[in-house]
Amino acid sequence: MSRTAGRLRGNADRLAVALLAGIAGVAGSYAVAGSTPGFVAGPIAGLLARVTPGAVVAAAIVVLGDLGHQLTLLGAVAIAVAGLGGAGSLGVAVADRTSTPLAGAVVATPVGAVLAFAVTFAPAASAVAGLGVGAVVAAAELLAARTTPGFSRRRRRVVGGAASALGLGAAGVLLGSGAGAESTDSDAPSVGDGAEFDTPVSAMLADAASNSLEVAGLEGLVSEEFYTVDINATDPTVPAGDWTLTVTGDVAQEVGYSYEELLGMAAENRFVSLRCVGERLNGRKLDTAVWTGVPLSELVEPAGVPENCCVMLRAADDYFEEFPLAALQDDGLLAFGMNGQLLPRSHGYPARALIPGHWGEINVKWLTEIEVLEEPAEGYWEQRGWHGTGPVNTVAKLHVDNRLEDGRIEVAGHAYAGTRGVERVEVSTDGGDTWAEATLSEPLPGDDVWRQWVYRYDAPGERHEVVVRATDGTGELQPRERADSYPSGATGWVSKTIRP
Ligand SMILES: Nc1nc2c(c(=O)[nH]1)N[C@H]1C(S)=C(S)[C@@H](COP(=O)(O)O)O[C@H]1N2
Ligand SMILES: [Mo]
Repeated sequence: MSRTAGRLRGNADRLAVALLAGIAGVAGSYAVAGSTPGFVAGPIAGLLARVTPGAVVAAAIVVLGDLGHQLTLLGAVAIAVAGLGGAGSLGVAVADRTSTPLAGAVVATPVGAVLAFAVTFAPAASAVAGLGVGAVVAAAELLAARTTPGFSRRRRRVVGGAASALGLGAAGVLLGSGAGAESTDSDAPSVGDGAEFDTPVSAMLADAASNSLEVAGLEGLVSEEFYTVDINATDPTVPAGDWTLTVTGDVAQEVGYSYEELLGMAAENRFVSLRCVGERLNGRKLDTAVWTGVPLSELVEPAGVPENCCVMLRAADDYFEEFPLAALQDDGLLAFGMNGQLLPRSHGYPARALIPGHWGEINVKWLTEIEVLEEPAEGYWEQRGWHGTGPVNTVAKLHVDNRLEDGRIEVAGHAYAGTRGVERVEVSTDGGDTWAEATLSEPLPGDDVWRQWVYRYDAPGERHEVVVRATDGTGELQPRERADSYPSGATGWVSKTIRP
């Protein structure tokens, strides 16, 4: 044991340089790829998420929320650092054996690049990953080879590695956060091109703004920050020029559409809300935007679809979800615009499905294929135990409690019931004994839109519990019984203790 410990200590400087080289390699990859699948940790995180048992994923979603996602990414970064560190370690060994400092970098650079490429198939980002590894090995070994009085060879090695890794790491993070960011791709048409695309949307956004309740801290009727949920740590980059949507499976003839063809079709602008089945009862994964797109039924019809049970939607990130064909034909939209802009990459550029009233998960982003099925099948999340392909549960959220100048208390939030619509929101300030009606925002045009609610009351001067519940457009009261989001979406009335 002491021998192992001794050897470890003897090699601690080499190990440190290898890890530092791994960090610089990962940073190099990030510098070029940013948050795209070209980033070496991206596919690793995706793999981790896919091999994790569904029950563990569900527990992580319910207990940890977004933190689970971040932990996965952190784990993936650690694995990538270790892997590229291997290339660094090889470089250090070569430099030592040959007593040629630069020989280490000459070996470590291509090995690191090849490793990164094997994971990402992204040549440029992998090359820079390799260079990051090589640069740290070179810096460490060059400094180690110098003779500086008072500094051991080992210490010089680590200082050289650390200094270079620090510089490269910082540069990588800086460059990467700009790389591949929001935008679309360079051959995409600019939004200003189509006046028709823009003008009605501006009017709708103005309408939403003027109909939003004036409550401090309450998000408007169109979300400023729209949530995202993804199976992968990095979003796919799909150039519009390469994109096609095909309608396949049990059809008379397969049909396909290019991005140009899609943009050439008569488009609609709609307010649509989305809610994730995995969100907590009073969570924040419920948002609304104005979407621009083409009815999905018009795209599917030319394929000649018999009376059929289901469709499987497939996407560029290998995501897939199945649900009844009728839901798609009913009022589904293939959206390519969001709030008057082309769809951001994070929300599915070039195009995504919007299936009114259904949980977010079947609103497939980066959509590439609609396969018509003869028999039901399981989607990505259903394979992991979720029941998220149906209509949303009714919910009233409580996100704001303000103390007004006149001494009253103001509570407010949003309510959503999919295509059933929200008819009423009631508030109790005594833990559910008595109820009063809240004021609702004017309904926006559209069949699948949330509403805001607000209620103001005299402060009772003591601790009390506010409870809120919605009634949907069919007259059905939101169920009181509490359930976690797994597997069928959170249920229950939101309540909050308010202190004077
Ligand atoms: N291709 C693809 N589509 C997807 C997902 C995904 O991971 N990949 N996530 C789904 C889930 S679970 C939700 S809740 C919504 C969220 O849409 P948003 O990210 O635009 O808010 O997208 C759905 N569509
Ligand atoms: Mo979701």
